[in-house]
Amino acid sequence: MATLNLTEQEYIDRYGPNPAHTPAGGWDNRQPDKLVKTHCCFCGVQCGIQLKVKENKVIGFEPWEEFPVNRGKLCPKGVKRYMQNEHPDRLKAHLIRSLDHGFREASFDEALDKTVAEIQRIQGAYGKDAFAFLGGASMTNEKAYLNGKFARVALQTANIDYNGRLCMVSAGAANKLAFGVDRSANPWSDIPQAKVIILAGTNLAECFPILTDYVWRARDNGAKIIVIDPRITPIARTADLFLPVRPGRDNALAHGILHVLVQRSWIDESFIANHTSGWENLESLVAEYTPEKTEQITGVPAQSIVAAAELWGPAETSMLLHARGIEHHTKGVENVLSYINLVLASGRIGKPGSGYGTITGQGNGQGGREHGQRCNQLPGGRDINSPPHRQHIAEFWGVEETSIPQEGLTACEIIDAIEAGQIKGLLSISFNPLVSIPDSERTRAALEKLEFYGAIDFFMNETARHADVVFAGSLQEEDEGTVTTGEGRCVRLHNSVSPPGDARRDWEIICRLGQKLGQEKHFSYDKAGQIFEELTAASKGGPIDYSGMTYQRIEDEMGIFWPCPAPDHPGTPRLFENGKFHHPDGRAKFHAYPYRPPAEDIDSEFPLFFTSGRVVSQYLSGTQTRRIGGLVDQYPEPLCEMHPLLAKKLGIEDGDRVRVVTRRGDIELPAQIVRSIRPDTLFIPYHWAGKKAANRITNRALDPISKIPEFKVCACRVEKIGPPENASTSHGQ
Ligand SMILES: Nc1nc2c(c(=O)[nH]1)N[C@H]1C(S)=C(S)[C@@H](COP(=O)(O)OP(=O)(O)OC[C@H]3O[C@@H](n4cnc5c(=O)[nH]c(N)nc54)[C@H](O)[C@@H]3O)O[C@H]1N2
Ligand SMILES: Nc1nc2c(c(=O)[nH]1)N[C@H]1C(S)=C(S)[C@@H](COP(=O)(O)OP(=O)(O)OC[C@H]3O[C@@H](n4cnc5c(=O)[nH]c(N)nc54)[C@H](O)[C@@H]3O)O[C@H]1N2
Ligand code: SF4
Ligand SMILES: [Mo]
Repeated sequence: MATLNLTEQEYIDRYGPNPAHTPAGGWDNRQPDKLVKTHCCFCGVQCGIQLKVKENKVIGFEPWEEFPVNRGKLCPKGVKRYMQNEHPDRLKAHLIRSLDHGFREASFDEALDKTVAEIQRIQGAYGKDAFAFLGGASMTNEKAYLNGKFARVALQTANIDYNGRLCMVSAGAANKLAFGVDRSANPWSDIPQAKVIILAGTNLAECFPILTDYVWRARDNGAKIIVIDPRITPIARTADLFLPVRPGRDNALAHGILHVLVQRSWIDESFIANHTSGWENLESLVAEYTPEKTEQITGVPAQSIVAAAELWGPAETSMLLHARGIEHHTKGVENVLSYINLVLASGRIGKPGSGYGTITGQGNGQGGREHGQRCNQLPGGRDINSPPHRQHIAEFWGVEETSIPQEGLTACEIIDAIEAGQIKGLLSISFNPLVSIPDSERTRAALEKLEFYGAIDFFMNETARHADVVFAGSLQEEDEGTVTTGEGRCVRLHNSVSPPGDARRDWEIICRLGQKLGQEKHFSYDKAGQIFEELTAASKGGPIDYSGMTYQRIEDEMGIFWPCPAPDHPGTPRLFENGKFHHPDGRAKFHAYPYRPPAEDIDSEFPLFFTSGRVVSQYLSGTQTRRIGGLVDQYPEPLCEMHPLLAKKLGIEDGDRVRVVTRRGDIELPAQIVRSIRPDTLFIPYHWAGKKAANRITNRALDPISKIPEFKVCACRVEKIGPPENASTSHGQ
């Protein structure tokens, strides 16, 4: 097996001759015209990679060993990413759909004109807010900024939001509530220096394989690793302590651990007195969460709760990291705040090897939530509800403050409002809501009610099939720009190739729409770099300040961490080093939320927990990775993980077809019997569409603060349908 796309000679030079390593498809002996240093298009680690380019095609890659975050290493998705460039499904022309004839190719101008005419018709008939915009966090900072400006200045709709609403918003809201700023507190380089690491609700080894290496380096340095998950994921198998939490119980578990820390005096009283507020309320709340009571709520044995406190309490340095397992809940914000309480109570933050991070999911999950494509946000992380923030951005854009819409609906609420007939038109970019939003049959019904839907993508995703106009947009390697990684480091993407056929760079599509909507002066850019200059200037003085950054600096310094408020400012890898938090009083805030159950808990009719998430070889709604053969081979179709004890009770054997039923619907798929999951819980990865979509059965109940849906827990039952359909294709494992 060869993992790199090297010529045979390059391979031999590097590793020596080895006939066993001849790749199945033969050696790629094409010599590239150039190597382009850029970043992976997938997760928020944003590993450095060099793309091999020949005749305007990406033909392979080389490691980029100098980039400090991954030092040349890549995960299974990173090494295959280049294969989407020449994929036969790549959209090369814009499409218009008619009811009689389906999709036909259209010129760029015709697609633009049709879209603009529909925007004007719908807004004329039903008001500005009847046309909504959905953006995404796989796109660059430049595009995130442009999307926000387009919605506020050209569409003048309140209803713009983005797919990070399904991803990062619980962490973002909690970070702001606790610290006054929405960013992971530490650079990843602090992880190997930590002596204890809590990983809560993250399948780190499958979802952020390159960060796993940081945790292993910590372990090599003597660190103890605690993993909290209903499943013994690959990283949990190597942990020192595993807490098998029942889905939807994390804030109780955090309270239980804090209870023991208080009892054993493992809290930093002077840090609490000098740098925090709200301790008294929390202290009296956690007094109730004895290990025994916490065991009853969470299913985690009392002695494991005590053991977690015994590791965390006296540690010299520590990091707490979490991802969607604790955030995808109707109390996602409360869960995050409750784990942050542990960090603050120990006073271990803002120091080398000590701190906190939420592991950002999408490629630009961090930057995508900073520059104004959220319903409640203006550039620079400003608040659309704050009169001085609105005034500042209105002046910067040269528009009337009153013309900037107020806060609009969030992503799932936009789909609800379409279903309710309040929103009649939609433009989406880099978002596949039919696959990724819970209760997909309702999403499908909503899409059918739209009077106009325009989608911008490089593949025909499942949602775009319902569109009236599909614009052929750009792949990450077909444009330049910046993304901000999960540690807050803004890095530079280089343009490798130009879009094929009539496909256009995403920002050009948005700008042309803006121009045709009569806003030429606001949407006339020649290149992405001009948008970057505007966004950094717009951010100046705001909570998220990029104003000291330039493309050149970012490149020279291998990324810059914000805040970076001046050209001579070095950037800020580690926040809160001076013990000052970003609230007006300079203090971090404890939050005391008692445990409350999930929106839908188990009962006699639906006696099992259902939870969903990811596998290593597939990515998000699968539009990209389901098209890459080598990744599909690794995990070709969704499987339902269940414990052997449960399977035995129900007479289910490995590979049998089962039906999982919830109050929303059902899904039929093969069972995968694994000892690594709680016996009361089922898990299905969500990367497939249609009848294989996990979101057919998930619950669209939202967190009241972050409006994230409860992907990670609802109630279900499972029944056997029959033996494997076809023994040879039953599994693929
Ligand atoms: N291979 C791969 N990597 C990815 C992605 C991908 O699609 N594929 N997507 C990227 C993106 S956008 C994201 S957001 C991240 C997601 O990264 P992660 O959040 O790490 O991944 P998930 O699989 O969504 O969920 C993590 C874990 O939460 C657990 N869990 C479920 N319910 C609970 C609960 O109530 N409490 C706790 N403590 N844990 C629970 C699940 O068992 C699962 O192991 O991954 C990024 N990286
Ligand atoms: N059941 C369940 N559902 C979930 C989750 C879960 O754990 N369980 N996780 C949720 C999470 S964390 C996330 S982040 C969402 C993700 O959900 P989505 O954002 O809907 O998923 P993507 O696959 O990123 O879909 C984005 C589309 O954008 C396109 N795209 C990617 N990059 C670009 C670009 O640069 N330009 C353009 N024009 N298009 C681009 C892709 O081809 C794809 O069609 O799913 C959520 N849904
Ligand atoms: S860890 Fe993330 S950024 Fe790195 S190669 Fe894998 S998917 Fe790409
Ligand atoms: Mo995500």
